[in-house]
Amino acid sequence: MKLTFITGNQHKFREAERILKEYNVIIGRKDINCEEIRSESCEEVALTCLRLLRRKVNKPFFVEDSGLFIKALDGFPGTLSSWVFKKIGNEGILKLLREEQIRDAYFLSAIAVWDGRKEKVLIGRVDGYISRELRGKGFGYDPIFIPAGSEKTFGEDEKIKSLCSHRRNSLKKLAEWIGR
Ligand code: ITT
Repeated sequence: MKLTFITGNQHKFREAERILKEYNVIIGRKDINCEEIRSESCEEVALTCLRLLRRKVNKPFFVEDSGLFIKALDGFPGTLSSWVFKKIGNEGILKLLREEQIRDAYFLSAIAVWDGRKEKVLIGRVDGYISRELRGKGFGYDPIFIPAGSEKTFGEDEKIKSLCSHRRNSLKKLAEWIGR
Protein backbone atom coordinates (compact mmCIF):
# COMPACT_ATOMS: atom_id res chain seq x y z
CA MET A 1 0.00 0.00 0.00
CA LYS A 2 1.27 3.45 -0.87
CA LEU A 3 0.81 5.75 2.09
CA THR A 4 0.94 9.55 1.99
CA PHE A 5 2.32 11.59 4.91
CA ILE A 6 0.60 14.98 4.90
CA THR A 7 2.97 17.43 6.55
CA GLY A 8 4.50 20.83 6.01
CA ASN A 9 7.63 19.78 7.91
CA GLN A 10 10.29 18.25 5.67
CA HIS A 11 12.39 17.11 8.67
CA LYS A 12 9.52 15.06 10.04
CA PHE A 13 8.92 13.63 6.57
CA ARG A 14 12.55 12.60 6.05
CA GLU A 15 12.69 10.89 9.45
CA ALA A 16 9.44 9.04 8.75
CA GLU A 17 10.56 8.00 5.26
CA ARG A 18 13.83 6.55 6.59
CA ILE A 19 12.30 4.76 9.57
CA LEU A 20 9.29 3.31 7.72
CA LYS A 21 11.56 1.98 4.97
CA GLU A 22 13.08 -0.33 7.60
CA TYR A 23 9.60 -1.82 7.99
CA ASN A 24 9.08 -1.98 4.19
CA VAL A 25 6.53 0.81 4.23
CA ILE A 26 7.08 3.33 1.44
CA ILE A 27 5.60 6.79 1.78
CA GLY A 28 5.08 9.91 -0.31
CA ARG A 29 4.64 13.46 0.91
CA LYS A 30 1.91 16.02 0.41
CA ASP A 31 1.69 19.43 2.04
CA ILE A 32 -1.92 20.40 2.64
CA ASN A 33 -2.42 22.95 5.38
CA CYS A 34 -4.64 21.81 8.21
CA GLU A 35 -5.98 24.45 10.57
CA GLU A 36 -4.94 23.07 13.98
CA ILE A 37 -7.53 23.09 16.76
CA ARG A 38 -6.61 24.47 20.18
CA SER A 39 -6.10 21.48 22.44
CA GLU A 40 -3.51 20.25 24.94
CA SER A 41 -3.64 16.77 23.41
CA CYS A 42 -1.50 15.82 20.40
CA GLU A 43 -3.85 12.89 19.90
CA GLU A 44 -6.87 15.17 19.57
CA VAL A 45 -5.05 17.59 17.26
CA ALA A 46 -3.91 14.78 14.95
CA LEU A 47 -7.32 13.06 14.84
CA THR A 48 -9.20 16.30 14.14
CA CYS A 49 -6.78 17.12 11.35
CA LEU A 50 -7.18 13.61 9.87
CA ARG A 51 -10.97 13.98 9.84
CA LEU A 52 -10.80 17.41 8.19
CA LEU A 53 -8.42 16.15 5.53
CA ARG A 54 -10.51 13.06 4.82
CA ARG A 55 -12.94 15.42 3.05
CA LYS A 56 -10.18 16.35 0.60
CA VAL A 57 -7.97 13.25 0.34
CA ASN A 58 -9.17 10.04 -1.26
CA LYS A 59 -6.21 7.76 -0.61
CA PRO A 60 -4.56 6.20 2.45
CA PHE A 61 -2.72 8.88 4.41
CA PHE A 62 -1.52 9.93 7.85
CA VAL A 63 -0.75 13.10 9.77
CA GLU A 64 1.40 13.55 12.85
CA ASP A 65 1.17 16.03 15.67
CA SER A 66 4.17 16.19 17.95
CA GLY A 67 5.48 18.35 20.73
CA LEU A 68 7.87 18.85 23.61
CA PHE A 69 6.33 18.78 27.09
CA ILE A 70 8.44 20.35 29.88
CA LYS A 71 7.53 19.41 33.45
CA ALA A 72 8.69 22.62 35.15
CA LEU A 73 6.56 24.61 32.68
CA ASP A 74 3.43 22.51 33.22
CA GLY A 75 3.77 20.81 29.86
CA PHE A 76 4.56 23.95 27.85
CA PRO A 77 5.15 24.25 24.88
CA GLY A 78 3.24 20.96 24.23
CA THR A 79 0.88 21.23 21.28
CA LEU A 80 2.13 24.82 20.75
CA SER A 81 5.65 23.55 20.04
CA SER A 82 5.80 24.55 16.40
CA TRP A 83 4.58 28.11 17.05
CA VAL A 84 6.71 28.57 20.19
CA PHE A 85 9.81 27.38 18.35
CA LYS A 86 9.26 30.01 15.65
CA LYS A 87 8.66 32.72 18.27
CA ILE A 88 11.33 32.14 20.94
CA GLY A 89 13.41 29.21 19.69
CA ASN A 90 15.67 27.06 21.84
CA GLU A 91 17.33 30.11 23.40
CA GLY A 92 13.93 31.24 24.66
CA ILE A 93 13.23 27.85 26.25
CA LEU A 94 16.66 27.82 27.91
CA LYS A 95 15.98 31.30 29.29
CA LEU A 96 12.66 30.18 30.77
CA LEU A 97 14.47 27.32 32.52
CA ARG A 98 17.55 29.31 33.59
CA GLU A 99 16.97 28.95 37.35
CA GLU A 100 15.29 25.55 37.10
CA GLN A 101 16.90 22.42 38.55
CA ILE A 102 14.13 20.04 37.53
CA ARG A 103 14.59 19.78 33.76
CA ASP A 104 12.49 16.69 32.97
CA ALA A 105 10.71 16.72 29.63
CA TYR A 106 9.29 14.40 27.05
CA PHE A 107 8.48 14.41 23.37
CA LEU A 108 5.18 13.02 22.14
CA SER A 109 4.26 11.97 18.63
CA ALA A 110 0.64 11.22 17.74
CA ILE A 111 0.01 9.73 14.32
CA ALA A 112 -3.53 9.63 12.96
CA VAL A 113 -3.89 7.33 9.96
CA TRP A 114 -6.65 6.49 7.47
CA ASP A 115 -5.98 3.27 5.54
CA GLY A 116 -8.97 3.61 3.23
CA ARG A 117 -11.27 1.67 5.58
CA LYS A 118 -10.40 2.54 9.16
CA GLU A 119 -8.82 5.32 11.18
CA LYS A 120 -6.40 4.85 14.05
CA VAL A 121 -4.23 6.95 16.38
CA LEU A 122 -0.79 5.71 17.42
CA ILE A 123 1.28 7.36 20.12
CA GLY A 124 5.05 7.43 20.65
CA ARG A 125 6.90 8.98 23.57
CA VAL A 126 10.49 9.52 24.69
CA ASP A 127 11.44 10.79 28.15
CA GLY A 128 14.48 12.86 28.96
CA TYR A 129 15.49 16.31 30.07
CA ILE A 130 16.45 19.76 28.81
CA SER A 131 20.14 20.58 28.50
CA ARG A 132 21.69 23.72 30.02
CA GLU A 133 22.97 24.94 26.66
CA LEU A 134 22.47 24.40 22.92
CA ARG A 135 24.36 21.38 21.66
CA GLY A 136 24.51 19.88 18.16
CA LYS A 137 22.30 20.30 15.12
CA GLY A 138 19.10 18.49 14.13
CA PHE A 139 15.82 20.36 13.85
CA GLY A 140 13.44 22.03 16.28
CA TYR A 141 14.24 21.21 19.89
CA ASP A 142 16.83 18.50 19.04
CA PRO A 143 19.78 20.64 20.30
CA ILE A 144 18.29 20.97 23.83
CA PHE A 145 16.69 17.54 24.41
CA ILE A 146 18.71 14.78 26.10
CA PRO A 147 16.99 11.36 26.16
CA ALA A 148 17.09 9.48 29.47
CA GLY A 149 20.22 7.34 29.78
CA SER A 150 22.29 9.53 27.44
CA GLU A 151 24.62 12.48 27.93
CA LYS A 152 24.14 13.83 24.43
CA THR A 153 21.31 15.83 22.94
CA PHE A 154 19.32 14.50 19.98
CA GLY A 155 21.13 17.18 17.97
CA GLU A 156 24.52 15.68 18.88
CA ASP A 157 23.58 12.06 18.40
CA GLU A 158 21.40 11.36 15.39
CA LYS A 159 21.79 7.60 15.84
CA ILE A 160 20.32 7.62 19.35
CA LYS A 161 17.49 9.77 18.10
CA SER A 162 16.75 7.36 15.29
CA LEU A 163 16.66 4.43 17.77
CA CYS A 164 14.57 5.84 20.60
CA SER A 165 12.67 8.92 19.47
CA HIS A 166 8.97 9.54 19.99
CA ARG A 167 8.60 9.37 16.20
CA ARG A 168 10.43 6.04 15.98
CA ASN A 169 7.97 4.64 18.52
CA SER A 170 4.81 5.93 16.85
CA LEU A 171 6.05 4.96 13.36
CA LYS A 172 6.85 1.42 14.51
CA LYS A 173 3.27 1.11 15.76
CA LEU A 174 2.04 2.55 12.46
CA ALA A 175 3.99 -0.05 10.46
CA GLU A 176 2.59 -2.83 12.66
CA TRP A 177 -0.95 -1.53 12.26
CA ILE A 178 -0.61 -1.22 8.47
CA GLY A 179 0.76 -4.77 8.26
CA ARG A 180 -1.90 -6.30 10.56
P1 ITT B 1 3.00 19.66 10.31
O1 ITT B 1 1.95 20.01 11.37
O2 ITT B 1 2.73 20.31 8.99
O3 ITT B 1 3.25 18.19 10.21
P2 ITT B 1 4.77 21.08 12.15
O4 ITT B 1 6.24 21.37 12.19
O5 ITT B 1 3.83 22.23 12.34
O6 ITT B 1 4.41 20.29 10.79
P3 ITT B 1 3.84 19.96 14.62
O7 ITT B 1 2.61 20.82 14.66
O8 ITT B 1 3.70 18.52 14.97
O9 ITT B 1 4.51 19.95 13.19
O10 ITT B 1 4.92 20.69 15.49
C1 ITT B 1 5.77 20.05 16.31
C2 ITT B 1 6.97 20.93 16.58
O11 ITT B 1 7.65 20.32 17.69
C3 ITT B 1 7.95 20.96 15.43
O12 ITT B 1 7.73 22.06 14.56
C4 ITT B 1 9.30 21.05 16.16
O13 ITT B 1 9.58 22.39 16.50
C5 ITT B 1 9.03 20.27 17.44
N1 ITT B 1 9.41 18.86 17.24
C6 ITT B 1 8.61 17.81 16.93
N2 ITT B 1 9.32 16.69 16.78
C7 ITT B 1 10.59 17.04 16.98
C8 ITT B 1 11.81 16.35 16.93
O14 ITT B 1 11.86 15.06 16.59
N3 ITT B 1 12.93 17.02 17.18
C9 ITT B 1 12.91 18.32 17.51
N4 ITT B 1 11.81 19.06 17.56
C10 ITT B 1 10.66 18.44 17.29
